Amino acid sequence: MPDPKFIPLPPRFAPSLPAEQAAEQFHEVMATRRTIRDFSDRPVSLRTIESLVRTAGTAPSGANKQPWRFVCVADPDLKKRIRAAAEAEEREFYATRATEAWLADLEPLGTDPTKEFLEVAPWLVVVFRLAKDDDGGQVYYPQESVGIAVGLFLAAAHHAGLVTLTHTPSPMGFLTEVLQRPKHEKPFVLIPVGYPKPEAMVPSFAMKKKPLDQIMVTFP
Ligand code: IYR
Repeated sequence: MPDPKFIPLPPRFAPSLPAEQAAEQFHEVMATRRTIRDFSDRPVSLRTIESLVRTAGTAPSGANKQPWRFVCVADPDLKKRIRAAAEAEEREFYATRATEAWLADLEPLGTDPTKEFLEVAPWLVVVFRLAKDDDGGQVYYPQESVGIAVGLFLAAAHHAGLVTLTHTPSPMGFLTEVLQRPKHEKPFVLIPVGYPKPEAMVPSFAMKKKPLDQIMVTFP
């Protein structure tokens, strides 16, 4: 018999609470997520990182092509090389590439070209977008698909009690070289993963999220 194209919906996760309460609870969990730059060197197991990547890999994607690769780096030597290359790009960014408006927007974050977290965080998860499938076939909406997968990754890390930073040194071409990735893989974002230093600080302005009436329009 040929494989059926459709199967009945398999059993899926059902919250023990009604949807309204479950949704509120999850919002409370996610609202405590903070982007962190002060990482501790406390280790995180490979198994943990594998689970986070598995969760990211559950993301929907154009025609289910799953156009992503998660390159997970704990090797100190590689981290050192990534840091050196990223800091070289960031020095250029802050000195010449960034517009005045961009620098003004970054001012309350207090960022600068020094990226110590690239060596301190136990894992650097470098996400690549596949411009073609590994077999050379087409992929669809790769940008959107990888964005969704990264969102799930960040939520999974937070759920595991870990912290993350979505770091986008620009341009990111050096990651292709340092990590020896093939040409059809395009660097998308670099995510240090770990625990915060006990004395970690976060910028106060980033705590402020837009209220619902600024991000939502309803036609009830
Ligand atoms: N990539 C630089 C600059 C930077 C840009 C944005 I947009 C940020 O939200 C934060 C930083 C850096 O990492 O310093």
